[in-house]
Amino acid sequence: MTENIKFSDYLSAHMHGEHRTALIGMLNDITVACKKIAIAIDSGALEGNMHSLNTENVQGEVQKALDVITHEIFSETTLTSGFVVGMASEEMENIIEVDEALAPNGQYLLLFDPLDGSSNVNVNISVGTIFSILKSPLARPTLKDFLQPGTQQICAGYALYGTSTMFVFTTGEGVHGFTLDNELGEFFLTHPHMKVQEDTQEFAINMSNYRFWQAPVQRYIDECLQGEEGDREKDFNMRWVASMVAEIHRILVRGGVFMYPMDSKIKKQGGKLRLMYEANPMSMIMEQAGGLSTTGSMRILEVVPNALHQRVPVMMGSKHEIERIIAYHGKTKR
Ligand code: P6P
Repeated sequence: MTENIKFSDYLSAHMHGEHRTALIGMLNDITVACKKIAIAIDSGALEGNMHSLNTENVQGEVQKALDVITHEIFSETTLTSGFVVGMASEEMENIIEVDEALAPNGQYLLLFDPLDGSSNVNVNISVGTIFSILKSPLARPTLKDFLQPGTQQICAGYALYGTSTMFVFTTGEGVHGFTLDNELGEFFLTHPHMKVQEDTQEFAINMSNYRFWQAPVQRYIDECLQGEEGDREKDFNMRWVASMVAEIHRILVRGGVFMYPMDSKIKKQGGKLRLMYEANPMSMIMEQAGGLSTTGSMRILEVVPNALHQRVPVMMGSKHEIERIIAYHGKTKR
């Protein structure tokens, strides 16, 4: 059991190197934003924010009131550190340029999905916030400065608004989880050095897409479903929360694989999940915890982005299962 290390004290003790001051400033702001979002969600229907708007985001998805509310909370709260020179949000088509006067301390890019899984909010299922931090080459970045591969991330993490509110992040030195004490309004270290089990008997995928999957994915899932009588000679369990943050957190805690693979009905879009602020940050977390993360044909963190809201196939989790999935795809390009 950790001796109740508060988040800000953890940062002071563990952040070092060229990004130390910036990470302390930005991560403190990010956790404040997540606490505000937790409060906004916690009031649920009481605040009358459960409805959909008559607007669509850049993804062509109908926006929920909370999508917009949480976007505003996250973007406004994370500006105050003075390190962010540009932002990108799932809810905004274009990058958000930050006035240089607001970023006197350094130049970082903050990319985020303010409320991942938002369609779950009005049915009271866990949702989350996902973020990624990149170094900006310029004090006044343009779109191309955001299009960096995931290996360039200096920090990635998420907040999970579940039975408890948790904050999990990595700066490339392991994955560490914190739980919110609602009475004190502080995050405390509860899950230091999170590690993904290399083997698992649990997979997470939306089975309704089976007929659209490519053969290697159908083969992998078929073998899981054949259980002890099949080639795997063990039974598997399935989960699907339709909230990536909840799935990834479960996998960090007890192992598993999360799959949103390519399928024929989303081939034109390139996949379902967004590279820059969903797949990349979660892939950094997963690899830092000893797992793997692939599109099926390559390591997600090495995908060179060509668009801000680019989508990719995503399969990540327990090392030995992802290695099997990569082998089934017949391409082991890393
Ligand atoms: P489906 C939520 O909208 C999300 O982006 C991920 O959090 C989640 O894993 C996935 O989409 C769910 O997709 O097709 O099952 O609704």
